[in-house]
Amino acid sequence: MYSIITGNINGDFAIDSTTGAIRTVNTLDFETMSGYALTIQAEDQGVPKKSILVNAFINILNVNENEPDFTPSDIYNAAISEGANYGDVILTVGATDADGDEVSFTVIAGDPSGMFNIDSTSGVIRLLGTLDRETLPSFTLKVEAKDSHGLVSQATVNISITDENDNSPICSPSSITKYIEEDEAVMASIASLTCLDADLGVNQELLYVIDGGNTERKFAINAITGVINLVNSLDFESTKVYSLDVAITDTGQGRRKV
Ligand SMILES: [Ca+2]
Ligand SMILES: [Ca+2]
Ligand SMILES: [Ca+2]
Ligand SMILES: [Ca+2]
Repeated sequence: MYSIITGNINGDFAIDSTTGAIRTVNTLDFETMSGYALTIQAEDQGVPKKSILVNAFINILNVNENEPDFTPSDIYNAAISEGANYGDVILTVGATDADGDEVSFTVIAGDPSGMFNIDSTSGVIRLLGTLDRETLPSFTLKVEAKDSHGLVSQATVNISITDENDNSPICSPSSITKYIEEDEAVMASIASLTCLDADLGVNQELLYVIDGGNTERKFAINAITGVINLVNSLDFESTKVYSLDVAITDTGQGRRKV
């Protein structure tokens, strides 16, 4: 009669009491239990019974080797202001490894100018350079997770750069000279300013205001389009030249003006 006396953790094994054959009764998992030390008793049926104890060592082979698995998914999205500072944290990637292996992270593509640093252990991605949304509005990094057996997996990290109001409007040309007849019709369009702002949204939208030289209120400017109209009739004999100053401001924070 054979029986397992000790070491049968979780009851993972059974022994045939007649033949002594040991078989598994549960699914084994290297990650949970990498080996067993069983003590087997063999007992005869004589009177009195005599028995002997035998040790059986069972090593479990790790056949279920897993690559790291990014959590919660292998696509990460983050946004950071173009005004962010050196060393600012952008996001943290993470990975689990079913084998319990240590995982290390590296950026393998998408960062040719070395703008980002990833901490190989923690997965924290930091800014290492100066961003400019007007030059490069987004980055797509490929991050690799590697376990201690060399198995790898990859994640995509999309970083979009959000706008700061760091550009002033630019007008080209910056001054316009117009010759108009003194009998020009009131409400006629006289001149149009063409100004642009490299930022986005309210940081880009412009407001035009005449802030000098508009004596006798002869002219008006459309605040949105920058078109200047004559609004009162002219008289060559009284005034020959008007020199209008136009202020152009964007509507973003800290309004930038020319
Ligand atoms: Ca692994
Ligand atoms: Ca910029
Ligand atoms: Ca900007
Ligand atoms: Ca602007």
